[in-house]
Amino acid sequence: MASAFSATAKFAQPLPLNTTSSARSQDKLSPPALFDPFRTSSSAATSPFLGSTRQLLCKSNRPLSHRRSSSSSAVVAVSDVKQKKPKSSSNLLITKEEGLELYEDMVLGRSFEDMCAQMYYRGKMFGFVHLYNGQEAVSTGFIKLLTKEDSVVSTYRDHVHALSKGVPARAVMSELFGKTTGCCRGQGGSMHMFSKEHNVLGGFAFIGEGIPVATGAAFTSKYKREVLKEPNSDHVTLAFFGDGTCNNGQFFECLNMAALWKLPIVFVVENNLWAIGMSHLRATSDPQIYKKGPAFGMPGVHVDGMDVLKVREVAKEAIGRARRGEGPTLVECETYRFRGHSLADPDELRDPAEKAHYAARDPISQLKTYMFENNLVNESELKAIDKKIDELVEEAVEFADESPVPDRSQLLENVFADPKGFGIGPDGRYRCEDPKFTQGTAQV
Ligand SMILES: Cc1ncc(C[n+]2csc(CCOP(=O)(O)OP(=O)(O)O)c2C)c(N)n1
Ligand SMILES: [Mg+2]
Repeated sequence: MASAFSATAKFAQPLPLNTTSSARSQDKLSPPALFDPFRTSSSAATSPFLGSTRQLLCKSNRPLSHRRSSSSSAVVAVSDVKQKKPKSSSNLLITKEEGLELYEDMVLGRSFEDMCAQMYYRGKMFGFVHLYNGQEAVSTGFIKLLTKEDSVVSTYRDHVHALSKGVPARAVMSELFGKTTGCCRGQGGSMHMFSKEHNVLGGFAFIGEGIPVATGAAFTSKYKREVLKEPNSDHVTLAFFGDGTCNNGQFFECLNMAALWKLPIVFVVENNLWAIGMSHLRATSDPQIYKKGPAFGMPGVHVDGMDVLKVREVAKEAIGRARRGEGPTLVECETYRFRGHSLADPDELRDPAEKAHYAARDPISQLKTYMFENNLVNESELKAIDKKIDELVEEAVEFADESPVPDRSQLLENVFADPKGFGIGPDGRYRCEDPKFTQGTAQV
């Protein structure tokens, strides 16, 4: 599989992290990798990038050609992985079992979230709920390559990452319903999925907040291996975040630290072209986020995030690099959300033509086509998976619905180290229950 991929993508030698001759000679010993930041890639200029770029740049009078010529890309783009048809079954990008696993995981993400929309509009969930429809290839393409000990850090669009990492659907649904059987015992809700058991280190409502947490987790892994001499500590952390988040300081600070300390982390940008109603192209000085990797001394790769097989090939390389101790990678996945920013967003800002362009590239349909064309599966095998997932999601809803709400005593848990004097007044009652609480005159 690796050879089929590298043959089509014409990858160069690995990234020399500094320019000393010893570092370069060490690099020669390393296996071929995807990235060469000192090589200008012709495929980078011709591969599909940012589906709406031309149109939007025309509107803002900044021609695409101007953007491209202003920087000679030093990073290989890997969007052409499937251009050559495999000649024999041994050249396929996946085995049948792998294909079924990827399909099942994406269908789980999609069906689970379609159900979330229904439950939200029926008043079963509280607060904001941000869905991942359309972006499944990113979560599946990366997370299905991880071990249980590897860590994932997400954003407020976090349900699908938790599912891909193995958190049971019923625990995620229950969390969304605010029930005690949820993965955070109903205290986190939609934007704060967490599971110690599965090393899901959180969804984060504040954009960019998860990136330092992920960097810390990667540091832990390296510290355990190199300082505490735990040889099995080769765990990798994936940090998922959006295009809008890449304009925040934590992104740059963490790229710097991760490269400086060669941390086992992959920064996975889910570039869905929008940050709520702000077009990525209007909000950032250079929309090609992957180019920011080499500025910090790490490879940067752009990949078609609507194609799980392409994502998976890039993910293999980046996760492998991290696990081998070769340091971080920045991967920009060009993707698209099929729904509004959250379920409260009427989604009226985005151009219908742009939506149609990406809808036609639905990652689940693309994987199906690949598997049918290569005779990996038949229709009935996929239908059986669809049915299994439908039942699983139904069961998750029933479970969540029937589960109890948290007890009163849980209200201030994990809020104050000692709630007396803060959340609890001198009479032992919750201060928030004092009718004068919101007037600022409650007893303290
Ligand atoms: C620190 C911070 N500032 C502002 C916000 C408000 N906010 C919520 S979502 C969002 C856009 C994020 O866009 P992007 O990173 O592209 O993620 P996407 O929603 O597209 O997945 C913003 C600015 C926030 N949550 N946190
Ligand atoms: Mg975005």
